[in-house]
Amino acid sequence: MSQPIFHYVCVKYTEDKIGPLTDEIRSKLTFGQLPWYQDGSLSITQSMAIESYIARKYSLLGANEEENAEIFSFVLSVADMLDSLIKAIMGGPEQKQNFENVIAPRLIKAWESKININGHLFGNKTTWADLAVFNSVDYLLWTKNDKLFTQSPKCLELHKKLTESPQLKSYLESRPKDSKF
Ligand SMILES: N[C@@H](CCC(=O)N[C@@H](CS)C(=O)NCC(=O)O)C(=O)O
Repeated sequence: MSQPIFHYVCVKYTEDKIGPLTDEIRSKLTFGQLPWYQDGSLSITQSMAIESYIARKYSLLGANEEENAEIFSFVLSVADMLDSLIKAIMGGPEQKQNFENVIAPRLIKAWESKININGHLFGNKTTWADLAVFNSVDYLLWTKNDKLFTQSPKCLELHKKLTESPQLKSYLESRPKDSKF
């Protein structure tokens, strides 16, 4: 799910798709889980830590530390969305109902009201928050949850603008259609 942030800042990377996690691989991972990112002497896991490293290194943060804290809160709201969506997919009707009627509308409403006149969540530049929300909208559309956005034109516009951006366009067009991971 973190791939768009790498493409947006034009980081060249190679992606190894690892099959079932063997004990040997697991023992090399700090918390026994993927994704695992290496850049020079850096070797880390945890997707949010990886994205945070890229966001800092490639200036995807805000104008000051207060804004950075707020950007992080929006990034974490995207993690909450994914968590709720996975529970909806894997769980029973109660979790699906909670996702569709409570969690997703609440988070999308917060994103929609934060998107400003420039089409960004913060200021007049693309930040980590924009890319995180983009990712989530993209995944929700791919999982056929379009109806969640009937009253959120700004979220859809942000998604469209980034989809068509020179940084993401060719990557998005060429990625596998059957899986976003
Ligand atoms: N909080 C972690 C969660 C990582 C996670 O759930 N990784 C999955 C793959 S996407 C995994 O390694 N699952 C195998 C396992 O937990 O044994 C992150 O965001 O990186």
